[in-house]
Amino acid sequence: CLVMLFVLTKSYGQNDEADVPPYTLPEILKTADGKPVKKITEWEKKRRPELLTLFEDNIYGQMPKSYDHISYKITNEIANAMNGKAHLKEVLITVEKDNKMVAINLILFTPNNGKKNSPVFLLINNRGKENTDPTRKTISEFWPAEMAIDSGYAIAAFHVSDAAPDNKDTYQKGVLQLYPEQLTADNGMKAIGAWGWAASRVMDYFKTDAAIDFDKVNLVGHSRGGKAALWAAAQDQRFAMVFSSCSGNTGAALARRQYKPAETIRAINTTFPHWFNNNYKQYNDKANALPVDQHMLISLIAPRPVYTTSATKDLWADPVGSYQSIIESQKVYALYGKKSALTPTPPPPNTPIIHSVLGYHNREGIHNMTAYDWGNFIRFANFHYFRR
Ligand code: GTR
Repeated sequence: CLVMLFVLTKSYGQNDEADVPPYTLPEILKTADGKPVKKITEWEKKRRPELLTLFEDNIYGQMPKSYDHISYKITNEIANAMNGKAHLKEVLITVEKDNKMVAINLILFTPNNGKKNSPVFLLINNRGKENTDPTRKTISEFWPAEMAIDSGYAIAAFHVSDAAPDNKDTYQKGVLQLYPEQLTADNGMKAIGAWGWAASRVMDYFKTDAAIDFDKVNLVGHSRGGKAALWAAAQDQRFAMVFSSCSGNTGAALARRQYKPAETIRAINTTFPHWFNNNYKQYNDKANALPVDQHMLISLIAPRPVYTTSATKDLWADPVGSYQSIIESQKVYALYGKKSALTPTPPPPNTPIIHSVLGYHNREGIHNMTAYDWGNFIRFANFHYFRR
């Protein structure tokens, strides 16, 4: 009977929390040479660039910014899509450098609601292309375009495979063709960096589209896409807001928290050697040696609003460790005078924290991004943009 009880609690993970060894996070508000960071200028001029470089060198790789030429070609346009509610544009974004090129296909619906321009949700799509079907024959909760349009938002998506195929043997066949030097550098860009880079090229396009309210671009990603979304927004401050769903290890979850059921740095580097730079492999089983932890990645997005999610059955992505990380990042938001409404301990399942610069919910269910999640993303954006 006792054995039974043990097996039961083990399988439900109830003892796993008690098993987490104590850990100490690196300090956000202290420079590498030990000086306290007390003012926004000290953060922006010294500590923030320092952290960005540490993330580039040790985890995500460089983010090359230069290219020779970018062009946009509308490949399909339907002014009265979704029974007239929306305007569809498919845009081929072509970027050239040193006679090499990469092409990103963007799918964009803007609302036909008489407004001059609209805020937009941009999804980094890491799942099947059918999730973002421009014909709307397939309608998926992963990218609920009708819901966004009905709420007055434009909605867009590109697929990760255009930027870097999600495969250890072929990830080079995309953005990295423009930057071959990255392939041999230990701190070189890999797939997650390339997906983030592509999101920034979509930003370049949005700047030219009068139907988009350029100051209100929300970047959305789920899981591996959620890792890329955080990294892209840390790098590119033109993104106004970020939604990172179940991003877990090397996303929102703290690396130092050794929560048994969750993914580790070794596991992620072994299964997905093409996601992060070569240097990151040195931290397999050595999270404590990292000069950063993931709360610092969220902090790099401050003072812009960030919303993260977990799912109750998604222990692989460590819901508690993901919450801890936004709690820790509050220090940097506080520098900007922004106080969040986060509660000290994680809220109960299905209890979203919306009216706050840092938002969060733990959805009941499995690793996924659903209409429930998007409903809260829209509420969070409504609060920040329109105070409604
Ligand atoms: C898992 C991986 C996670 C997460 C997830 C996903 O296999 O271990 O880090 O990225 O895939 O993208 O759904």
